Amino acid sequence: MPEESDARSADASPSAKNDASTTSSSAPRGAESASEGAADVGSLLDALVRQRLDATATRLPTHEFWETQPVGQFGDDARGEALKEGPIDAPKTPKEVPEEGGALPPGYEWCSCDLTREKTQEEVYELLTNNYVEDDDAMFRFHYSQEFLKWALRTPGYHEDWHVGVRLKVTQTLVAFITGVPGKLRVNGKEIEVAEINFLCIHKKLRSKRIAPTLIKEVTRRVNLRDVWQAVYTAGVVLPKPISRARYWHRSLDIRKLVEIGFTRLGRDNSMSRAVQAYKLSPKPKSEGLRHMTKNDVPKVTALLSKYLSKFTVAPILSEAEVEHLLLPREDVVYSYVVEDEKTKKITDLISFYNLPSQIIHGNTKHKTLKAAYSYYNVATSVPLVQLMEDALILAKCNDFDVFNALDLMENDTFLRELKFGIGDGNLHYYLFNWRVMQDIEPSQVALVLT
Ligand code: MYA
Repeated sequence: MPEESDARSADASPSAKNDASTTSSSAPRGAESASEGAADVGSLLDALVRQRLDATATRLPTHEFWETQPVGQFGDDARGEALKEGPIDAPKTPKEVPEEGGALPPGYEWCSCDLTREKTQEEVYELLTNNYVEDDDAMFRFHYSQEFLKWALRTPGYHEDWHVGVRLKVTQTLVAFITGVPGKLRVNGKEIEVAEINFLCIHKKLRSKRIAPTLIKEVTRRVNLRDVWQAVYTAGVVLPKPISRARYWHRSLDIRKLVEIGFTRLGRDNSMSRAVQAYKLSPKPKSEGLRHMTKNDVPKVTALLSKYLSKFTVAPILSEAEVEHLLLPREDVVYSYVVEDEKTKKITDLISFYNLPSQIIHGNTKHKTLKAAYSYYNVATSVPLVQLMEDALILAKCNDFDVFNALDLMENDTFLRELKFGIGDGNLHYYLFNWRVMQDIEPSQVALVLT
């Protein structure tokens, strides 16, 4: 854990989607940089973590399952084969895909989770609330709300059969889960239909029994049956083989609470009153014409965002229906604001963030929840990005968030230090399934945020 600056911020968030049970990389615990030269510390830490991960990669850990899958492998470069960017497997058709799911341990069966049913929503919510991503010290666990899950999983054109569950036959208890939703990605100039895979979760009592590979093969089968052959996913763990590696940064909004719950620690030379002062924000946003996004804005926001996303090596291609679904404000789920030019009525800027709290599962504190806002898609054209993001912090604070998290994706690196974000110490790795890229992609060239 980094000791240098005036605090640490335990990235409770299991924010780096750290797989607590499997591997090395820590959940984002990071230096709270605030006022004390976080930038230098940040780059130093980055270099150290990268070095450590590179060392791990060269040791070529064995991955019994992942080595059999159509994904980039560590050591691909060294083999000197003539590898090409694009699909890894030879083309197939849905007719070649097995009609039945693979074998589960006796007593368990496959299901599709119908997330229009309240009972199923509750079952998924319960499974994730008690078993999903935690930080390495098991202090915090992601706490997705039911409204959030409906938002993230019932996207335009979603398929119920891509919401895969495993149930205990006798009681019908849901014990494992993995999801895909359809999407379109542009990678190095090529457009690919993908499944965005998320929410892989196995009940704590069923861990380390090789059920995860079975779940992954089952979601692959169901995705392939619909003639989709590529997928994108993120994870805290290092698997064969990331296309990019991003870091979480954290901006304290309620430093007092963050210290009380052990998310952040004040440095030896800092006092609470100084820290409170350092993180103070204006009570109101500065950008003129800033207001909530409405349904009427959808076409203009789609155009603004699509133009912005076209600059990056990896980015989603979003239809108006998707922008409406993903960005139109939803209470306690997603917050979106636009700047409208009063004269031209053009939408010039976009701010968005989503609400993903973590449960405080350990620690002596009266608090039960860490309320975290996660930066989503932001576009600045009429004001500098740093000003727009300062407004994002102010809006998050007004909405009672304790911390604002952002990955170093897109142009985020240009405002993180100036706005007093502290670096987390976990990585979020980006992966493509059945699609090879020839070179690692810098996080600043990645414009995809998976919730
Ligand atoms: S990331 C969030 C992952 N979830 C959590 O961290 C929640 C808490 N943890 C758990 O529920 C379990 O520990 C999980 C593993 C389920 C993670 N991604 O069954 P096992 C490999 C991929 O004995 P368990 C998210 O949701 C591991 O390296 N693989 O392990 C994105 C080993 O393989 P290998 C993972 O601990 C998910 C094998 O599983 C992950 O009981 C993207 C061990 O299996 C991980 N996060 O369960 C999924 N963690 O021996 C891939 C461990 O080879 C999608 N493993 O190293 C691929 C695309 C599919 C669609 C394709 C369509 C074309």
